[in-house]
Amino acid sequence: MSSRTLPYSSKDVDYDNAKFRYRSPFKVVTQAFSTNSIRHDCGRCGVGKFLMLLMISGLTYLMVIHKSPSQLASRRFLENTTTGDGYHVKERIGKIGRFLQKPPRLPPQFSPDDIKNSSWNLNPNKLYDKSELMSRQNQVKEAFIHAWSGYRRYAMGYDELMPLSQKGVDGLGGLGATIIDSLDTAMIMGLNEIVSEATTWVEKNLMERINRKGHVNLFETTIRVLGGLLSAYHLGRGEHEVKSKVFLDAAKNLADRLLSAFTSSPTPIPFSDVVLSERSAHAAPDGLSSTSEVSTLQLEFNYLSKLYGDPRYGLEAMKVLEHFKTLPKVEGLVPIYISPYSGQFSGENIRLGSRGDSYYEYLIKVWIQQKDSRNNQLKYLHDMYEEAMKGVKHLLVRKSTPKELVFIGELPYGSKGSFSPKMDHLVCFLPGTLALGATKGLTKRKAIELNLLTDEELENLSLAEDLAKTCFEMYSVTSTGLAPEIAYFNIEGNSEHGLDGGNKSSEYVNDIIIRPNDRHNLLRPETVESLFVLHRITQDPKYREWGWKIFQAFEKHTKVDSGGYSSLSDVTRIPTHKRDKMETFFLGETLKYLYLLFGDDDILPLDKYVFNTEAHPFPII
Ligand code: DMJ
Repeated sequence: MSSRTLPYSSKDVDYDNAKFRYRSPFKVVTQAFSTNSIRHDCGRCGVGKFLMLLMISGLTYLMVIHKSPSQLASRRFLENTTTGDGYHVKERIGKIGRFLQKPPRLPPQFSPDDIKNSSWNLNPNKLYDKSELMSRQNQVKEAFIHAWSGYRRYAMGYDELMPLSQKGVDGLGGLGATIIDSLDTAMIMGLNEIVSEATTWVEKNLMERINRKGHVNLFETTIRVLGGLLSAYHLGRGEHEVKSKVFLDAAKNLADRLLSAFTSSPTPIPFSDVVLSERSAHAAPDGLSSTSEVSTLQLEFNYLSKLYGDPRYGLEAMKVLEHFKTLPKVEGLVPIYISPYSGQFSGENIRLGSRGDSYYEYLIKVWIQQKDSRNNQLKYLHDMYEEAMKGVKHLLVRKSTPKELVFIGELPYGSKGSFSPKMDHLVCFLPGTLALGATKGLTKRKAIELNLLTDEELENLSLAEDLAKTCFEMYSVTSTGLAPEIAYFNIEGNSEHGLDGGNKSSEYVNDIIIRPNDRHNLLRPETVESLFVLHRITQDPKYREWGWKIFQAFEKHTKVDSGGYSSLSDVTRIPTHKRDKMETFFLGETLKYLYLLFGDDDILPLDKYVFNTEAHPFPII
């Protein structure tokens, strides 16, 4: 089955981006005057009406001599991109002030030549042979088949495959997590046999597992299993209506049990651990929940509420974000632990890596998910996201030496403590999120043509591109071409020598430091996720090239002949030592994003779908 025939292309979701469209005051008034009713009435105007008309004309003139900030920003952005300027738009504010006093320039803001000549106007299809793209997509599909066949042969029904030991392991509570995390990827790739194997397993086993199994982590189970079931239900609908009902039923049963994490907590912050069979929940041994975990449940619970017409799931999950709104923050940034007993943050450690990451991702994605509430009930999420991104730019963004890679560091002791130039690979979700937050899934070209981008969004988009480069260089600086779990960056007054990634020909060999304990690679998706989103939004073919290099490195160094792929112990050494684990997200996320990167833009378009943090797409409501 070709993926184009699946029922999840743009046509089955009605989306109207008129909300973002800027109409100049001039246009508003001229359009108002061109309506039939006014023309008709004016035929019979008296003196009063004539005076009224004069007044409106005067007002119109006053309005058109002002320009919207987004129009100004768009014009300036075009200049920035063509001159290769950075994202520090604010430095040019003096110029803007002068520009504002100049006579008005009426739409269109960009001449066709402007648009044609600007550096972002690259048509990837002109640069690529279609057959080359299809061949790349097929190779990613083959990789997925190889991963699945290892899992199926040695670990079917277990959470994860140990490809070297050729057995399965239940590291996620025993719900067959690889099967469910993989389902929608197999659907997107049009792999019918795998879809049917996985569906049969779900039909026969999942309900019983959910009813009987013990401990699961609320977050992991929500993003991988609940999320996987919901998107499989959505994508499987239409052609397989009856069969896909099994996904929705299982999702509901699971969510009913997961709800105990919310309802048994004394505050809106849920407990992190759930005992499915007992429908009970409790805190982690240290009594704390991770900030990212409790704030990365809402897309899934909201979508289930929508599908079932039962608001309970969404309401419970949204209480968490409403509670976060009331908590004190550091320029929008939050510590990585929170207590479900007090509802307050614990400690001061601020980072966008582990335990912090997807808090920022869901602020904007939950806002994007519910189109009708963006300007009212959910506006606070956009405000929190904007404030947080300003905080990131002010407190966490730095440049390395000597080659000036832009990276995101950490504040382990809060804003008054010292800055740490440490960046987890997990932070590489941020370029994609920043780009999505800026254009709301439209292409950069379209967003600029429609004058939709504010100064802040232009800065964020530019930062996204800089960070994506850094994430890619974290791969290319190592001997294997694969990124370590954690990198440090050389900065003025804080350099470490002799800890490079092993690729001496990399331009950035002195900028990126890889400490011995951080050299493993878990087949993580964040960089290819951002490359996919940035490619969709900027249409710049370099993101496909980078993604292809990363894919080839996975193929070369992590593939296990007998089936499956394995995480690595040290990305700086060849031959590699394999760790004997294939994470579910390699099939659920990494290979899915790579496949989509080489595919057509109208498959799961970003202005109609929002991907949960585990790459499961849900339609924008
Ligand atoms: C995934 O489970 C999700 O992407 C999560 O948000 C972060 N960690 C892994 C992948 O690295």
